[in-house]
Amino acid sequence: MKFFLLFSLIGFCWAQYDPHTAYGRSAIVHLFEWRWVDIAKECERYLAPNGFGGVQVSPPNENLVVNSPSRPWWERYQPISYKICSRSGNEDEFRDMVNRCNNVGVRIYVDAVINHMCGEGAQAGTSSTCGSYFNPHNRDFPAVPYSGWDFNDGKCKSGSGGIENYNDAYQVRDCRLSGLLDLALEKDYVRTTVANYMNHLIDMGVAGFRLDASKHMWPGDIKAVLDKLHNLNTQWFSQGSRPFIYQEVIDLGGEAVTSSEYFGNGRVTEFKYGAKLGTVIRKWNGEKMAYLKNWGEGWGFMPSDRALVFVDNHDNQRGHGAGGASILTFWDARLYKMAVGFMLAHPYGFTRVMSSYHWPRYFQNGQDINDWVGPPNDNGVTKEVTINPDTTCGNGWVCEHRWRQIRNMVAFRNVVNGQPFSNWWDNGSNQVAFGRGNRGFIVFNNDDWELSTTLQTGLPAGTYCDVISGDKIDGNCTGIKVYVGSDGNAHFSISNSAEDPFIAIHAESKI
Ligand code: QV4
Ligand code: CA
Repeated sequence: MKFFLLFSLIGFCWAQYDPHTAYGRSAIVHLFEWRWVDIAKECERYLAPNGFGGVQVSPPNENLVVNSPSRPWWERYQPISYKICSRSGNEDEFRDMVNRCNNVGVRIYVDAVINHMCGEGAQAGTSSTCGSYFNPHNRDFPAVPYSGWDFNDGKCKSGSGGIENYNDAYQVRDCRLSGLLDLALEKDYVRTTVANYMNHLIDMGVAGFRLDASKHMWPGDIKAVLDKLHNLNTQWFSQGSRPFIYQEVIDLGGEAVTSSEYFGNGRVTEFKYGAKLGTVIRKWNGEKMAYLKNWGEGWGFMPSDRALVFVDNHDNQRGHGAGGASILTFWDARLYKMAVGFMLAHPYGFTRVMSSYHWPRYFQNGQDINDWVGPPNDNGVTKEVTINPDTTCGNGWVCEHRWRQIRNMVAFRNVVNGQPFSNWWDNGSNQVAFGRGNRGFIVFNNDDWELSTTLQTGLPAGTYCDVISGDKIDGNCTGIKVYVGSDGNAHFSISNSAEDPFIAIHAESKI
């Protein structure tokens, strides 16, 4: 029995649900559109020292160069070949990044675009990031190679060849998403070609994949690809480790395709999470934070051990994808920090932090007409992520992951890892608090009046440093101090006009 238990534990650790983060690290960050040279430096100078577990990187393979509009971010979701060659850098730079990040215990997860190639309407030629020739009209991608046989043109049964009806699972899987040429993943040749690309990355040392547009691939086809994948590189991972898989399926309910169909392959993005949390923190539709008491499965979300969660992603922070207006982003910084703080304190799901760049957001008739704008660049060449003396980023990079409140909550999550959700308190409105066993405690005031109350923290007696208003530095606290008595109680007061109306303390912020 003991042996069996041990065995199944190990089995879990090796499986596709496990992110293979270094011991004690529990969150990853999406460094959207960053160059590989900058990510390598960020792993060494910031992510490793601050306990980040890994990085989701933008698609590394060769893609269409779109000049009208000028170099939009979304061109990277239109593959031309599987050469490692993009605006983020070349294969040598990618390999160097994977080495250096792994060497400091920070994992790399690749955004794999394997459902399709470029749009049907793209011009034939060599307007691609590595200069490879392609002809979408003949379905010719010689740099892979793919040809007409490798696409779903014959299989799709919609009138236009595009997805017209999301209530028809066949259309969703076999027809073109936004005109993107749909790969025939039922063919062994296509499965093998895609698996070769992914294996190339695995052999370099990546720890797993975000599977883009998974809703548009049959779960069985995905499984057939995954079954061809190598184990992770034993230079950094234990023998027999399987790549971490999280599938992008937007399931807000009411469609033919559901998240649960994909659980057998790996984790799945839980898009209800950010949409609901945004609604609650904005206090829309009569929602209040008190209702978060049973956050997680209690809200109709997928099982925690299948969920990849986030407050916003690269799509819905700019009105693409799903979630709608309730999604909180860096543009609403005060509420956003509370949402990310809540996510990182709460045990549900495996968490991903977003890290963005600025763009000239401009609404016309409720639509951001600049939702296409690509990363900070000089004539199309992505700019370096520079670091200011105050540790924030320059050159137009937002770097939410470097905001003190967010960085310190990543550390909080690591400190409370494995501890139960405990000592919930609420005022029936938008003042709430909860702990994580005897390791951490967090209090929010999202009401329009002051919070002033004594709460059971579950923590050992002592003086703790609030890691939201400050930092524990050399045994001193630059922020608010919280005094926990021998009975575990502490008094909290949080003004509703505080810069950040929440307080978080944990075992390692004790002074
Ligand atoms: C246009 C027309 C189409 C027409 C086509 C003809 O709109 O009606 O059929 O031309 O060629 C871009 C343009 C889009 C254009 C298309 C093809 O925006 O207007 O079609 O290219 O040229 C990103 C962007 C898309 C972008 C795409 C490819 O969001 O706007 O399309 O990249 O460049 C659903 C899916 C979900 C998806 C989400 C956005 O279920 O899987 O929509 N999310 C992922 C990624 C996302 C990416 C894709 C999938 C596609 O997170 O970033 O789309 O890889 O919910
Ligand atoms: Ca498809």
